[in-house]
Amino acid sequence: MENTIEQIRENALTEIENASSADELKALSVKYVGRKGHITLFLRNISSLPEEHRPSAGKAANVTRQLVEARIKEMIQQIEDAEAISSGSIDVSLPGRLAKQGSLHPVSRINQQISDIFKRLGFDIAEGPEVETDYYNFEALNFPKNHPARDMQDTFFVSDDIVLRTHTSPLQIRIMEKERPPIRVIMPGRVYRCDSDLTHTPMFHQVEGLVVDKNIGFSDLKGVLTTLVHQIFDEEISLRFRPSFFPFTEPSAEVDILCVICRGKGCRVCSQTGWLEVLGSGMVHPAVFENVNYDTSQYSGFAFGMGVERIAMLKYGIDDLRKFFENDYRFLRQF
Ligand code: 2NL
Repeated sequence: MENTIEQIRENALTEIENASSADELKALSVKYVGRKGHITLFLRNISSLPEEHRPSAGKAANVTRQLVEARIKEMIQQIEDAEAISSGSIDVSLPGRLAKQGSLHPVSRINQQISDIFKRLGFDIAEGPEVETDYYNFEALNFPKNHPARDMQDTFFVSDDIVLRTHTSPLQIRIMEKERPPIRVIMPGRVYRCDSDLTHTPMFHQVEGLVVDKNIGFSDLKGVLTTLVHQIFDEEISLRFRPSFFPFTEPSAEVDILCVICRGKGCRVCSQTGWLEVLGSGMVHPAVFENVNYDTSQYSGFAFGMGVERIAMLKYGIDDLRKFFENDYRFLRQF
């Protein structure tokens, strides 16, 4: 072999440093690392070296090839950049691109807002498991064995006895099992229902709340929920309590606000009723208290629940539930 790899490297690097155009550098690339280039030929001839020298020579040649290739690439880039700047096709005086600032998802915003409102009212905030037993999700909440919500069509079953929670109420049972009144707590979290169409997604967010103490009455429920609705929407908004039914509350009431679109005249959004449902609520059913060994002659309480996506749609005028799950930056940046 005529040249050692060290000599080849020295020559290559010197020639590269002295090159003054991209074309010259491309020619050097052919000369050294091309198919018949010096380094390539050196590598091909390694088999003619004494056996004990082959590994170290191969290694040195590979390192040299990488070094020469990288240096040529770097120099070509430098020359092209300099040409672009002097020809004016790169304007180095332009301001840099700003990094895009993130923003909170509307569901997170509403969740935070609701949490802030309840913190000011003296509530705790609790989170718990999304995979629950049938007992906590249904049985303890007074759902009869044949209740339609227990059906495969509404509930995701993990096994016969294990479900994805369909509401955050199971956590309220766990809290009542562990703690004695007074209880003031809200539970934000993901819930799951086997339902998927334009207005339902298999996962959505819920906030439920629970108050238990001596002398808690329906007027307390009305006071807390009126404050909540006024703080979320608008201090002036009209609301009404409409009788309803839930297995775990008695009596039960749904809370409606005057339609934010038509102001009560009747439109497509409120199905011509003039009202929009925003909350479900009621006085905790005695059967639920019995399941957690609370003395119903001493204690009473109220509970409520709301869908966070639904609140966000009404508050921000979002007309399509799917927007919450697409994560399109143009939608999200508005919040
Ligand atoms: C709705 C209605 C509601 C509750 C949730 C509850 C929990 C316990 C006891 C009694 Cl442990 N009640 N939660 C009560 C009434 C309504 O949610 O429309 N949610 C989206």
